Amino acid sequence: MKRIVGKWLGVTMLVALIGCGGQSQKQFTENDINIIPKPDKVELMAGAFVFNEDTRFVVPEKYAEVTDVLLNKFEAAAGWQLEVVDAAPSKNYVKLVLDPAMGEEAYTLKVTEENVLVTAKGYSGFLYGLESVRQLLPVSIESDTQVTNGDWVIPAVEIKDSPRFKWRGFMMDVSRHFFEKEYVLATIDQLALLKMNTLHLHLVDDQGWRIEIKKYPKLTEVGGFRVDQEDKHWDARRTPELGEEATYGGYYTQEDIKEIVAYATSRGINVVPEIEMPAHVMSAIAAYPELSCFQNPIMVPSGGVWPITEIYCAGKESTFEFLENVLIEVMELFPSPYIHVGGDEATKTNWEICPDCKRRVKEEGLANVEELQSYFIRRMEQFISSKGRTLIGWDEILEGGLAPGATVMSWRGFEGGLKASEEGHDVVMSPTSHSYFDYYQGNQDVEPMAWGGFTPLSKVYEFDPVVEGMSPEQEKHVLGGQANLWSEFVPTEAQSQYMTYPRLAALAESVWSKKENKSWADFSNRVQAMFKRYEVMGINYAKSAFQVTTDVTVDSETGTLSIALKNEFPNSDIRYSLDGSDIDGDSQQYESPIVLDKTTQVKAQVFKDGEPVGAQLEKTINFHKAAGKPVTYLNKYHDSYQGAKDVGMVNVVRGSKNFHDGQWQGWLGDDMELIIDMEEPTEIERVTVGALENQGSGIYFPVEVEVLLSNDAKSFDRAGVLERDYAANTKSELKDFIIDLTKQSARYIKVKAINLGTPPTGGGSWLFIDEIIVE
Ligand code: TNX
Repeated sequence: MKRIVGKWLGVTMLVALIGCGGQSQKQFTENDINIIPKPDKVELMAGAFVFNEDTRFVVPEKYAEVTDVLLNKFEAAAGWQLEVVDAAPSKNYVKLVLDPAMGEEAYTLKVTEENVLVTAKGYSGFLYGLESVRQLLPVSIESDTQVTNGDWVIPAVEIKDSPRFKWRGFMMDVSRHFFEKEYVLATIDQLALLKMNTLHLHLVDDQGWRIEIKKYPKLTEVGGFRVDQEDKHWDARRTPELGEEATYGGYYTQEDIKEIVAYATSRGINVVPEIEMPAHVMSAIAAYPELSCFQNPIMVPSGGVWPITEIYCAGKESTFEFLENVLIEVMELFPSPYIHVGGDEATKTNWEICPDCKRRVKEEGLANVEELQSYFIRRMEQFISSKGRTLIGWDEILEGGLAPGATVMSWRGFEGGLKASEEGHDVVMSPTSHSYFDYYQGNQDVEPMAWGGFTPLSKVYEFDPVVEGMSPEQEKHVLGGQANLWSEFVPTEAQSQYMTYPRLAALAESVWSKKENKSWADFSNRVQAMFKRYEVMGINYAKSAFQVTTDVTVDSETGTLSIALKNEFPNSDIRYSLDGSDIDGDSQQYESPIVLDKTTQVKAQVFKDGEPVGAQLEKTINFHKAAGKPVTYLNKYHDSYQGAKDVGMVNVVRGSKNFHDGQWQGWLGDDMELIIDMEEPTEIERVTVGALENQGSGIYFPVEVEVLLSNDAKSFDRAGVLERDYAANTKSELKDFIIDLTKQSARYIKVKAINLGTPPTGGGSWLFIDEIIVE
């Protein structure tokens, strides 16, 4: 029973509730509606619906399973076993109403004090309507133990909702690290909560084959295990000796797979299996060396392999027989309309020299080995489509010509998707720039080890699978978007959760909600409500979005710096100190940019409900003689890495290990050469040049740094030089190149840093420099 006692500003509804078990008062406002992803339309009405032990679920028989999630929640958190019935009582019920005219996954939800009506065309719509009910309930509904005095009330609302895209995906790499079946099932629950509908399982890679194939038992017996070198950095693991004991690994039996697929289906999720080919398959070759060109025995690698040259032989017929047999078993297990065949990152040096591959190239009239890859994928496409399924692969399958019926998953940016959609193919966008969950989401100095990229929460939120410049025709080919969690640096479930949440919530909104309904400020509030839900569920979500970062501007007139403190969420309560003292709730509250004119230690921290959240910022802003002085570039930095632009090199803020932190200036294959104008003759005795190395990302320390001085900006004299030889380095590292000079006076300082040029491991060579410090 409820009684309206007031209306405030037309938004706040004051609702006095006299619940069954006593008196409870609940005041709902729009701030209480925190559903993620944001529904199309939400209208808050007067009143509320109170769940109690007598609440009934009225469900068409065929859809009985769809209520499982919510009924289980009530059983655990409220201790009630709510009944499912055929016919509605007079009031106090949740009813699922069929409406065949509605869109495939759409639903409407109407909550009054009498009942809750979910209307949909079928299973998925009902499921999503009920997931919205779940998100309207207090977060304690997620508790797996009984909550005393639970207040199981939801606001009266009318919701109309439907997805923007039909492919709303998440990829788990279970090869690089293996995850138990139970964790996969738990992830499926999280996907369903966010109305995601596709789980892509990356079941095969060099470092482990994870699905039982009855016809080829060695795939899992041998290919499922590797020599345990988990104590070493992924890229520092040695090649195992033949015959060494392989103890790290695991795989899913066919029974496991059936269970995963059935569970996913009950949560509205299609499981797309990925069986990689022709590369990323050393695990298969370790089991069956005859699948490779030269049939050399190999072990399953324990860590990173680059480039990947041990790949399937494209010349021998037996390779295709093997793959077809594998896919037959896979297709029996997975009802998915899409079968993923990988196709990425094949280095085809063996194909160039293998007699079988050479013969194939000749016989098929192919121009090169790229076309041989295309031939490979085309054959698989024919096979897969002959079974009524659609082949999907990474965007490399475009190279050498795309197979006719193939769908492309665009990962190297949006380009592959643009090109494929232009050619009339369907595409799923999963660009590294927005949807790689193995990349850092916060300050690299305080985050757990990850790949060098940077996809913070707000960047994921910006993700739009439809890119500017697409024609309406191309847009129709965009099935949707997907996040990928590669697991080289994700060894545990806790770490997997950390990388996945809350970024998955941001991604879900990007692929479900209409563009015009998205707002970062609004999402910021709702996702913080989701954090509380995650806490009750025991999920190790990342709090990186709370980390304080600095934006620095230099005033060259006054020689002062202005430091703005912010974190990803707007309007946070940021506290700071400038004297090295520790931060607590009584520390100075940040309001507007802070002006500094001397070396200062800045500490800052976000507070939420009076408690510190996220990592604390600790940064020393070292003033030096060149701070804010004009810089002329004789060789301009690269467009992709402009740092803080022309003044950035002397803005006093140092680049961190995160090379996307907006401080680093980069030169690709090129040297840095610039002149700092001190504006008047200045005593100089030391010049320090900060550099970053991250060889995995192609960034190398300079091999030489040189300082030259002048008073007329024309003739420069060499004042000091430092040389450094290349050395292999698996870590991300910062280094100061310090050049001590004989103290002298000069107005102009020319600084050169020489790029390594050609790294021994191949690829391009980036030079990353930030801050030139003059003392
Ligand atoms: C590239 S994305 C890969 C994966 C790695 C990932 C790391 C793709 C199709 N291939 O094999 O795990 O980068 O971010």
